[in-house]
Order: sequence, then structure tokens, then C-alpha cells
Amino acid sequence: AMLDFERKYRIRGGTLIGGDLFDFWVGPFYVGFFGVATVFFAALGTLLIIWGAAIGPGATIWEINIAPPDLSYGLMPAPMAEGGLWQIITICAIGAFVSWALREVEICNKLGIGYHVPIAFGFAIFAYITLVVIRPVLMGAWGHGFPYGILSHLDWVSNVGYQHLHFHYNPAHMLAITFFFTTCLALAMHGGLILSATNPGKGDVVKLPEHENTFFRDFIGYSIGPLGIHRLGLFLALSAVFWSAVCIVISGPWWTRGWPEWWTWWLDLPIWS
Ligand code: BCL
Ligand code: UQ2
Repeated sequence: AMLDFERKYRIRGGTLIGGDLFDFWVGPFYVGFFGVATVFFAALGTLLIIWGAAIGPGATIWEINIAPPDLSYGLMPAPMAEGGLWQIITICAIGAFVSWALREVEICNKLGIGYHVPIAFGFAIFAYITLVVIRPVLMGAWGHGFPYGILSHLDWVSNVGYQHLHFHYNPAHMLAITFFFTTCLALAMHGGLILSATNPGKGDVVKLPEHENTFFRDFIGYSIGPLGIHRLGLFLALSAVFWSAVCIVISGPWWTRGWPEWWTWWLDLPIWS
């Protein structure tokens, strides 16, 4: 069933491509050209993963592994069973993620709202593309991409981490982790504050933003405000993903040694001598 406000917002137009061609809904879902494109890439990619799992050696879901080509293939296309499957699945994944983001843009256009959601998703897509395209291209081989598999991708993270001796010393990794943790702090504060005001005890009335502001002004002398907390949250979350992409793209293409060694610039500062 359609909710009463939904009918009001189901207007034509705002499409980026194809005009009215796919400008309709199926049940609650907006379709659009990019809805069709997402389904196409996601279905093809999933079938290729199933094929890769079937021709692979593993017996359980944990062992499924679709690996990128050997480093010796460089940036060439590889035979299907030798990493070609990984290359086509990567194209499907990027096609599906980008189509999904553009479908969000079309929905924003219809509603006349800002592009905050597709821009935010764009950061996640950017991190993925950094891992499987930008960094492999900078290092000269698709073999530097991460493998598609539950345990195998964990092994990749560990191996790449130890190739740099101690990944915690990567300054961009430090920033990314700090932003992830601060995002959790901000959301816990926000979720707690909203529930504290909107879930009063039985018989009591719902409290307003004034109460929310006052709690933090009494508590720490500062309230960022109900709009501010959402701006802060978006900034913290996008920063976490952005610095994640930076931390991995500099590992190899820019810094090839152990990350602890990078900090010698600190010991080399002239103020110590
Ligand atoms: Mg580390 C990366 C935290 C220890 C080696 N590490 C990361 C970052 C993050 C992090 C900052 C991964 C997040 C990210 O990239 O998001 N690491 C972290 C923490 C510790 C840690 C908190 C810790 O010890 C407490 N790391 C270590 C140790 C090293 C190490 C010291 C191993 C020994 N770490 C590495 C390496 C890497 C990281 C190597 C990375 O490559 C990675 C990184 O920075 O990557 C960029 C970004 C988000 C994405 C990429 C997701 C993209 C999603 C796409 C667009 C959409 C998917 C849709 C999906 C398929 C659909 C599902 C459909 C369902 C039906 C819903
Ligand atoms: C706030 C506010 C909200 C909130 C929260 C705060 C009324 C409903 C959580 C408090 C947030 C502050 C003080 C910023 C904390 C900073 C970091 C880096 C975590 O004031 O306005 O709106 O939800």
C-alpha cells in the first residue's frame, strides 16, 4: 500500500538520462534508468561471483575467494580463471555503486532536496575505487587490488598491513580511526539525547530542543545545536572514509617502507640537535 504522502511526491521529471523512459515506480521503489542499471550490474556481478565460487577450491562460504590477477599481468586483462573474473566483477561493482548513487540524485531532484545523501555515498564509492583501481594503477598491477572473499580479504588487510611493519604508525590511518571513533561518540551522544527528550516516562510530556540545548550547556557549557550535531556527524563520518582512502593510497604508491620509519622526520627536526 502507498502511504498518503507518497502519492503527493510521485512527480515526473528530474531524471538525468532517458527522459520519461523508466520514470515510474514498482511498489515502493523508484525505478529510473539507474535503477535498471543497478539491477543489471548487481545481477551480473553476483552471477559471476557464484561462478567464481563454483570453479574455486573452497567447500564453505568462508573459503570463497575471487582473487585479482597475478602481479605479472600488470595492468593487462587476465584470463577468466586467472583474475579476469575479478576484473569483470570489479567493473560490475563500480557500475552498480555509481548507478545507485545516480538513482539517489534523481530521487533528490524529484523531491527538491539537497544532494547530501548521494555525496556521502560517493565517499564510500571513492574509498572502494581507491582500493581496487587508483592504488593498483599507481602501483602498476591489478594484483594489488583486494580479493573478494570473506577470509581472503581479511588476510589481504593483514598482509598489506605487515608489509609496512606496523600500520598503526600510518598517520592517515591514525586520523581515519580517530574520525571513526569520534563518529561513534557523536552518534551515541545524539541518539541518547534525542531518546532522553522524546521518550519521557508514562504520563510525562515530550521535551523540546531547548531541553536538549540546556542539558549540554549545563553539562559542558556548550551545545552545538540540533542542526549542528547533524553537520558535525556528516563531517566526522565523511572524514573517516576520506582519510581511510588516503591511508591506503599512500601505502605503496608514496611510502614503501615500514610506517614506524616515516616518523624519523620527527627525530630529525633541527630543534633536537
Ligand atoms: Mg586498519 C583499512 C581501521 C588495525 C591494516 N583500517 C582501514 C580502514 C579503517 C581501519 C580506518 C577501513 C575502513 C574503510 O576503509 O572504510 N584498522 C582500523 C582499526 C584498527 C586497525 C580501527 C585497530 O587496530 C583498532 N589495520 C589495522 C592493523 C593493520 C591494518 C594494524 C593490519 C595488520 N587497515 C589496514 C589496511 C587497510 C586498513 C591494509 C585498508 O586498506 C583499509 C582502508 O583504509 O581502506 C580504504 C571505507 C569503506 C569502504 C571501502 C566500503 C565501500 C562500500 C561500497 C561503496 C558499497 C558496498 C555495497 C555492498 C556490497 C552492498 C551490500 C548489500 C546488502 C544487501 C546491504
Ligand atoms: C547538542 C545538540 C544535539 C545533540 C548533541 C549535542 C541540542 C539534538 C549530541 C551535544 C554535542 C556537542 C557538545 C558536540 C560534541 C563534539 C564532538 C566532537 C563529539 O548540543 O543540540 O541536538 O544531539
